[in-house]
Amino acid sequence: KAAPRRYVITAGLVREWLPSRPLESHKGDYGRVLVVAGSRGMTGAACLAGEAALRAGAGLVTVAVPETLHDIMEVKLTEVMTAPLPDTGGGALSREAGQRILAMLERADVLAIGPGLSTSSEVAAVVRELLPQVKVPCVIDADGLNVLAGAGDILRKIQAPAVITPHPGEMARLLGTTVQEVQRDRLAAALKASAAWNVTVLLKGARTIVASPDGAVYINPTGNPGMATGGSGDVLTGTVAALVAQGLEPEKAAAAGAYMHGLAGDLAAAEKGMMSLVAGDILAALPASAKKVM
Ligand code: NPW
Ligand code: AMP
Ligand code: MG
Repeated sequence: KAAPRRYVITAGLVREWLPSRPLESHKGDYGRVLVVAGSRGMTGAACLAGEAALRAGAGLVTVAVPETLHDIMEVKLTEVMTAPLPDTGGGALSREAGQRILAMLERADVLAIGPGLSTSSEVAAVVRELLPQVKVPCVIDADGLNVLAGAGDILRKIQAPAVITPHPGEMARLLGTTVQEVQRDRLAAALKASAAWNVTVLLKGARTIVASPDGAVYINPTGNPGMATGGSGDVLTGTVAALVAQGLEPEKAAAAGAYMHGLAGDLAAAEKGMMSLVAGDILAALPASAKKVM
């Protein structure tokens, strides 16, 4: 029996995995990310994820939000493109959004779904019906996972590789257990979820763990408690999606994304201090983080 593949993520590994930028390349070569995120009161999550995807190197990024929020997103975002999705009228997705998302995915390489989506029954129906039909790799986070609580089996039906990025609370809901149980043996929880649903699992928190369905495990040494602040995880979602869009295998995209996001948090904390760190500071430090590993 082969020894288990266990790695501590290093700058050297990440450098090996990141794509080079050949002289004769264009934005299409770096992938198109569709981010489905946001609801009334949580447009920030959608912006953070979309902007992080561009800072992490994706060629083109579109953030699709419930229609009543769309014009606000146009003002908030510049380099990131935006698109409206069917809306209940209250700033959340309506049932018809799924078909629209599938049509948009014809022109995307990766779907990132979940940050700030909210957890109404209509959002739940959209996510549950959509995922089994998606043919591009997916990064699923936050409310995209919360609406699968007790229905993690839907993840098995995704036709392309997927990465899920739960924090311990989201992981507990997905597995139908408690946060204490997840935290008691984080490695076991990540491996269990990964094997059960055939997805790469990025379990967040101090010492983020990445577990892939083939049993490989990566431990992330970067990051700090200053990152325990609203929106941190939304930045990570965009980062990982961008790396998938640039052709990294899901487990490497997740591991490299966790490392670069944590390093960005460390660089930002060195400047602002852990107490005052906000998620936008992690986003703003992604370029320095990328330069440092390259
Ligand atoms: P407790 O009770 O606090 O100890 P939720 P959320 C637990 C969006 N956002 N270790 C925690 O435990 C997100 O994208 C939008 C242990 C609690 O039970 C989501 O869509 C923002 N426990 C939505 O808000 C900025 C931990 O999990 C539960 C843990 C809700 O996401 C903010 C909390 O999780 C936010 O990103 C840990 N490390 N981490 C915006 N600007 O638009 C969490 N828990 O209920 O899923 O709430 O993570 O805030
Ligand atoms: P979320 O809860 O979705 O906003 O994600 C929080 C992000 O901040 C994840 O990437 C966590 O790994 C990171 N984070 C939160 N608390 C810590 C901590 N104490 N040490 C290191 N990273 C943390
Ligand atoms: Mg989150």
